[in-house]
Amino acid sequence: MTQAINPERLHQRLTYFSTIGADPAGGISRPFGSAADLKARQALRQEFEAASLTYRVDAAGNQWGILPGTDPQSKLIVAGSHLDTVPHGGAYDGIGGILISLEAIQTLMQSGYRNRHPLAVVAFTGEEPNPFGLSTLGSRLYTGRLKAQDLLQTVSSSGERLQDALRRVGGDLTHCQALDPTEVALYIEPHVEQSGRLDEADLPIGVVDCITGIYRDHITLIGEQNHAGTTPLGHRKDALEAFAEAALIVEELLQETWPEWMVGTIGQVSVYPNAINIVPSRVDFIVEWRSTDQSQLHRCAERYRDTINSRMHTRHVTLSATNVLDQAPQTLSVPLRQFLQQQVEQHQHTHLTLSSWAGHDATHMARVVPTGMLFIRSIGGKSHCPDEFSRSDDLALAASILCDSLKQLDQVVEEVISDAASL
Ligand code: HGY
Ligand code: MN
Ligand code: MN
Repeated sequence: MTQAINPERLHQRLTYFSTIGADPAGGISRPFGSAADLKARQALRQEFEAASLTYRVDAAGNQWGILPGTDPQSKLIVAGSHLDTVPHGGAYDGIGGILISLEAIQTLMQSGYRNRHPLAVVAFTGEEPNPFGLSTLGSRLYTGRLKAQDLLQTVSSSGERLQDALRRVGGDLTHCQALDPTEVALYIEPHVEQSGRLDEADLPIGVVDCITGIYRDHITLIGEQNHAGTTPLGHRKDALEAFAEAALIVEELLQETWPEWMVGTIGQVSVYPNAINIVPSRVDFIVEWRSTDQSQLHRCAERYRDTINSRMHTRHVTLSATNVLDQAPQTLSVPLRQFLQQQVEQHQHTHLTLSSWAGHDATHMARVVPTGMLFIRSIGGKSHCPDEFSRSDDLALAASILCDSLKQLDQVVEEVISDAASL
């Protein structure tokens, strides 16, 4: 029988969290380690404790709300997401998945059901890009993709030590341990879809089969600083003009060569010395490529570096490129996907199976435990912007599907997931 979740409680929690980090300039700004992040973490801890979940924070600063199971030998069943946001972001990305997971587990507990496996909600630390240059920080530390000892000297762009930022949120790099896969049965991440495919298909829920790969290069263009009024055209080595050309090459490349779905973005740029009357001497930017085909990702990034190299040469501007992220596309667990598809159908809904064009903590969890994702329709496909919106009914439906899924998995997880074979 379908468990009746409490849509009003879910809605109220989402509304409350949307006030934490609400930015007067628009949207929500709740980056990792900020005052807003700390406030949201405190609020989440209170929600976990008020729901009678056991609260834990691990060495990566990941927060856990755990409902113990009746069998102390059985593995954790985990659901969750992240609570940090991009600058001027929306009210659903990340936090929606945490609150859906909390609603699902709380409903199950209040129904009087006695779970055999411990059930946990996790809020992973710093999923979005941050000044430390380490997106999906908490899940990468947790799964051993990042080694804590390699990060002891890491500092942010403003000079803060990562260790200090992590200590502020209750973590500690000197005590980070990678996940022991034998302790976790599986991970499910509910998340808003962030593109318009479910909305266009008029469907509330999707099941994810694969998560995009992400490749980021930090590129520096070096020209020559000079007087803006007295340097004639033929004598300029203007790094910003050179950047303008490099930026347009992203579009040029994508339009001409790549048959499969692939995108490229330059979303972060710094110009030096950034003064009205000085020919810019230097531009730093990050170019990011995404595709579910890794070889295509690598070929495109290489082609871009080669193309801008030759074009910068003709401008007498030098270039250096450093790869800062090379994250492979990730296929999610096939048996867990099939299980989630059945669950959606049991709720009288057609599902859409789709790949994720956004990155998620699920990418890293999937490398060590069977992992699945439920997508919730995003209206108009808007995300990473203040207009991000998902309907309360759709979020409540996801919580209801997750609740029933967790109950079923508690009984049959060993049949659904035959350990390593289903990764
Ligand atoms: O960048 C991303 O895809 C995600 O929102 N972290
Ligand atoms: Mn995001
Ligand atoms: Mn997210």
